Amino acid sequence: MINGEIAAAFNRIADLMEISGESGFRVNSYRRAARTIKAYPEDLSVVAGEGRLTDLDGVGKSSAEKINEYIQSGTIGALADLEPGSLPDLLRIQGLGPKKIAVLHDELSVASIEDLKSAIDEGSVASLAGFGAQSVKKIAEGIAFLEKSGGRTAMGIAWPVAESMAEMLRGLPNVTQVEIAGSLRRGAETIGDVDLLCVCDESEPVMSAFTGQGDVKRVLAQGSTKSSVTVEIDNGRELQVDLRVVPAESFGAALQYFTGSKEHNVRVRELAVRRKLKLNEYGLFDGDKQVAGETEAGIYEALDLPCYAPEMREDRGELDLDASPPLIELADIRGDLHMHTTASDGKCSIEEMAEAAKERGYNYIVITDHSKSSAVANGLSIERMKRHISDIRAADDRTKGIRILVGCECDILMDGSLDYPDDILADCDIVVASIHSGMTGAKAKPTDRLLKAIDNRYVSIVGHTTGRLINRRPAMEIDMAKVIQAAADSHTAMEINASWQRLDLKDLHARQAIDAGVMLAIDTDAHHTSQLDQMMFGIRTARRAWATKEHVLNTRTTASLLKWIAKKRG
Ligand code: DGT
Ligand code: CA
Ligand code: CA
Ligand code: ZN
Repeated sequence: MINGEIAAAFNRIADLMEISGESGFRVNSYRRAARTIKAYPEDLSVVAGEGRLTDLDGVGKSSAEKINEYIQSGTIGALADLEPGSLPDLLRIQGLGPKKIAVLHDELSVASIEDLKSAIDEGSVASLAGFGAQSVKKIAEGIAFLEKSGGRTAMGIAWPVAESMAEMLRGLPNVTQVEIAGSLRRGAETIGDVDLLCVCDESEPVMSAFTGQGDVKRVLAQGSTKSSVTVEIDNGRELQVDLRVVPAESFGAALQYFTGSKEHNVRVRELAVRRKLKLNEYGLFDGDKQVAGETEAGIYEALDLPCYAPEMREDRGELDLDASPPLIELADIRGDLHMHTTASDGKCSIEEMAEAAKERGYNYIVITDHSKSSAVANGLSIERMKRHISDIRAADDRTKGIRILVGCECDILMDGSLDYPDDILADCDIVVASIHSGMTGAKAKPTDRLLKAIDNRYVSIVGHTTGRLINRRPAMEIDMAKVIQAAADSHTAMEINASWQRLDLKDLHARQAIDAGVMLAIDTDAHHTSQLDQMMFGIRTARRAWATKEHVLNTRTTASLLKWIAKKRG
């Protein structure tokens, strides 16, 4: 239902009016309308279509106009007119409402979070009427949280938090279903908050177990249908986790709704409306009769849509497909083509990596330690690399049940040449070429360097093409279309580096690569056996790019992989 969004917009208008000192009467009329809209059982886009908006309590002609405006354009012009500078930022601070913000602005000329911090430090807030020491402390805590958790959390950090919460809930006696929803279920690279859904006989003990869990830092809200907590992650930052309890007959509808994305849901809801059906988080309804909602598949089926994989639900053209493609799965992966050992900067030996890969059911791995110019990563001189090649071959001879192939991660130098001469590269079964230094500045020229490296017949895979580190380092400025075309033309694969800090190529670039006919390789770049498990993050990114197993090199058998490599070598 669009009602929630419209109610939120009306409340926002009321907040902003209140901040700018508007009279109580007008503010209250917006709040009253917001309450009516939120509680209204029918979708307002239907009500509006039939010209019945003013039938709603507290909705007059001008409110009806604003509702129509929102339905048509997704926004309300009056809202934009009301945003007075950086004052609304203060609303993001927990424990600080519009009335107090207005007072802070009028009495202390506070116009931003920075202003408020100084005012608190000077002690002037505590002396204001209505702001005791207790409330100042709460506001200061709210600011600290906002600063620590304002950014989004990498999928690799959010995933284990969500999994352990979900596991705990699944273990409770009266809980029958638990699912992770939201952006995490869609495999997004970063997560705003974690969304959990559950079905249970009695919500009170479930909510208490959730908010009382050992990892919980703070309880933001505890109710019978929804609770929110935060969990501490890296460097004292906090991640919010929401838990919603839903009825069994609505579980599929809730899962569909809260998986999102919002953009995908808007399109699905439109398709429902076109069939004179109503879709919301409680089910798919024909009038008052629920026609689907117990399962997610049931909802899509009732709308004659394929049950899209969550990773595809981004409104990137999936709704135009007749069928959902058979996306790649972790089980399709037969090997990992990029990993390090103690020979360079890895933590485990060749054989330890091989054993760990064997446990994961792989047929092969490629050992790709760093080349000589990667000094900080203990890159191998030519002499050491020659010995390393014999060591890998010897380890392969000793090891049963998995093939250990020889590779290297060869640096692409400033002029685009490779860090090893061709005869060393030729001794490797597979070469990954990557940029590790000189990523920024006028001399960086990453596109030219990548094109030149791709031109080398021994380069089978381009490693982490853009060099980005999620939340830490931006991608290099690259003409991606050009690099992708060159890879396609030269029979060179491009990596989806599966490390959750990288995910490079990212989903959109991987999709672009697939569309151009480029082969992908999903590799972990593991520096420890445990990191081989990061393959799952690369798989999810590939699924967001609509990759099937045919698009991915390391789903092939060993023989087929080596044949593919041989083609470019000629
Ligand atoms: P995030 O948390 O920023 O990484 O992204 P999401 O997608 O997890 O978003 P979130 O947590 O705000 O909401 C979870 C899902 O609930 C979202 O993907 C779609 C659905 N949803 C939330 N609010 C709305 C809304 O106002 N309208 C619609 N149509 N769907 C919504
Ligand atoms: Ca979320
Ligand atoms: Ca949420
Ligand atoms: Zn590497």
